[in-house]
Amino acid sequence: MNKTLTLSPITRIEGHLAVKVEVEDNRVARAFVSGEMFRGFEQILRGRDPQDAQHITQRICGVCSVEHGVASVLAQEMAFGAEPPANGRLVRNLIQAANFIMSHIAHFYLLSAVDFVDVEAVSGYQGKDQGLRELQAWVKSQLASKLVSPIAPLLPRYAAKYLQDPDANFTALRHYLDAFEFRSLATKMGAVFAGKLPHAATLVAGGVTERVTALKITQYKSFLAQLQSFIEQAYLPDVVAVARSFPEYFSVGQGCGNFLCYGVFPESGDNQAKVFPAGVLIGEKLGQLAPDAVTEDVAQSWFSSATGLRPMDGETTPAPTKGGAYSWLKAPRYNGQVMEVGPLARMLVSYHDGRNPALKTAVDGLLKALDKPFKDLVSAMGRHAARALECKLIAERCGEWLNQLAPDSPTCRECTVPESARGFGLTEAARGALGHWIEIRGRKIRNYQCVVPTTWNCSPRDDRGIPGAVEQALVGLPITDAENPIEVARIVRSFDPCLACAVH
Ligand code: NFE
Ligand code: MG
Repeated sequence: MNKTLTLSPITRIEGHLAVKVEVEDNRVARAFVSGEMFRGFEQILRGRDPQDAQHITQRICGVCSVEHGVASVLAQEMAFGAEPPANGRLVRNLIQAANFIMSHIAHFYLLSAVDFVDVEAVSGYQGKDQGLRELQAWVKSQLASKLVSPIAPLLPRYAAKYLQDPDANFTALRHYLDAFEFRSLATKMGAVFAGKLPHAATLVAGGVTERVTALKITQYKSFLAQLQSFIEQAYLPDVVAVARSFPEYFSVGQGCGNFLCYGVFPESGDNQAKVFPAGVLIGEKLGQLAPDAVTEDVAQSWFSSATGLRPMDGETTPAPTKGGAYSWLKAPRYNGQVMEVGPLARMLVSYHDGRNPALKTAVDGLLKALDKPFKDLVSAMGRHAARALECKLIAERCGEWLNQLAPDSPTCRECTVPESARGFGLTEAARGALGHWIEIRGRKIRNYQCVVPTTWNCSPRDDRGIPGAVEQALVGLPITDAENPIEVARIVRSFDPCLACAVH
């Protein structure tokens, strides 16, 4: 088969993503990943009060809102010369962790699992579970209807091989229904300290405005216990069941092989020790993160501003009619190299870093359960496994942070906006490395630039014509049926793209 396939929009992701693959001899020869809209947050921020930036940037997304807030207050703190008290740092970790847990559960069950779990098989369900019975009635009505909406949930779907084991399948479908509740529970957990979510009200430069009380600690703990049992008894086992049934997905979708992590969940005031440390992994070689090595190319993006700029001096001038361009994403590069970011990048960087022995033990244990060698983690299925394991490890860490909180002690230090200053905030969102850069003049924002996880992963070709991480992950992928290119969707969704973020 030689054919060009266009999947647009790719469903069950966040935002508007188009993927074009050129198939030659039944394999993807070239891939083009495009962000199809422009949003303009970097323009909106100019001239505003720097202390509003965390509220404005959280509106970039309804999923990783909190992380944009955290990146923004970190950038402000660098510019203001401020630092939160221990309580403030811990509360931020707890809000951000709740958001990671929410996002990972939603990604696996609501966005990705349907690529593997057989929804139609619920037609043959004989058991008494009320939720599955209702799902069965819905699926049967969809299958019987001649007027199936192309945008209805679950069906229609690509014809493909789905999970064969009926018990594992019904269990995963039951957990799919439960995931709605648990996702919501994780949001409630974060809101204990965020005031409200998805857009946290309490994040400020200098700490958080929420007080720490014994009652809030107890509330968070009770949500956490429920989430931990779902992660350990449903999420991780379901990922293992899917992984064991689709071993071929451990040998596709490898991507660029370079991994970047900015580090997240500080364990000390100096922002150095982090649960997931910062690092750059190129091949087997782990290097220290050098923030100055980040640049953004725009040769093939719809921007007329200069290319190859560091974000601190970044420019964003939209040019919708620019020739030769095919995406609203810039092309971020690290020392000119393409980088993958996300849970797999965090896991690999942490594993090679070696300072977290519990993580190493957990990764080795998971690989044993999957009966896979370490190198197979770099794959489409490895990304799902890394995400699920990370979810468990983060939830465990939350228990420690709750114990470290000091009720009724300060959560925030006052800070003042300087006349002029620069700063940047590097953190991790569920989908990977997230950075905000701020320049202040006359106490107002002069320039504000965001370089976002999905901008890294779904980047278009750069100035040298080198494809982005997802584009590279698609090359070589076998396509069985041009009418049902589920392989493409499975690879793309393993990255958990958020185009709303990516084009900000
Ligand atoms: Ni809109 Fe976001 C991305 C994440 S950036 S979901 O990409 O995770 O904070
Ligand atoms: Mg940007």
